Amino acid sequence: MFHLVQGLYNNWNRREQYSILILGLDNAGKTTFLETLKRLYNLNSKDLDKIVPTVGQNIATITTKENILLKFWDVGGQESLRSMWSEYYSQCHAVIFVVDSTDRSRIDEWKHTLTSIMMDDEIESVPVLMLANKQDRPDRMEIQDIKEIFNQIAEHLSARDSRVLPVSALKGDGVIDSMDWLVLRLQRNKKSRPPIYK
Ligand SMILES: Nc1nc2c(ncn2[C@@H]2O[C@H](COP(=O)(O)OP(=O)(O)OP(=O)(O)O)[C@@H](O)[C@H]2O)c(=O)[nH]1
Ligand SMILES: [Mg+2]
Repeated sequence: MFHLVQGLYNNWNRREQYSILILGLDNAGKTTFLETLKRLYNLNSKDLDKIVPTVGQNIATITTKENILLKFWDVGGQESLRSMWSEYYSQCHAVIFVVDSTDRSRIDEWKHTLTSIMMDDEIESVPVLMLANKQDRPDRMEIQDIKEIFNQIAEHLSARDSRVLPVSALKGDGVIDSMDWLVLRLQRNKKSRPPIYK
């Protein structure tokens, strides 16, 4: 009887867990975004001014208000490290692609990088959320201009949920809204990428 009750309890208590890959060029603000996310979801987080360029990976799991676990993988964006990104593709349920909205000189580089991610067969159909970061800076590009660039890439690719949202990883603006978008899309895409149950 005890085992039956315990089994039922464990089953009822199981939570969905999704893995989210955070990609983008070096200096885009990926690790800053992850640390701010940790802070906003009441986890211990680093001082933002102590963050250094990522060489390995940073991992954090948050619990959303829907009681879903989101496990984030933040990997280094330097060119020499990008070839390792594809090792994460088969396990991920969504991609967050972070861009520095102030860096006009690297638009072609991120366009090219994002296109090759979205064209990869292993990642086909997973939702892609692009975060136009550093929106707190006065020299940022307008969100509409960034969306136009993103749409040029997205319209040539297979049907999947995608979106561009403005954020400031440094100040935290837009970070929780971005999670709301993500949770809805992850659940909508559950049939092609089922969650893990924890
Ligand atoms: N003003 C402003 N600066 C930001 C923001 N997000 C990140 N930065 C700054 O951008 C720089 C790079 O941030 P990181 O979080 O290390 O960037 P990253 O994408 O993780 O870089 P790699 O690990 O090298 O791939 C740091 O100096 C951050 O303080 C933001 O929203 N606003
Ligand atoms: Mg980093």
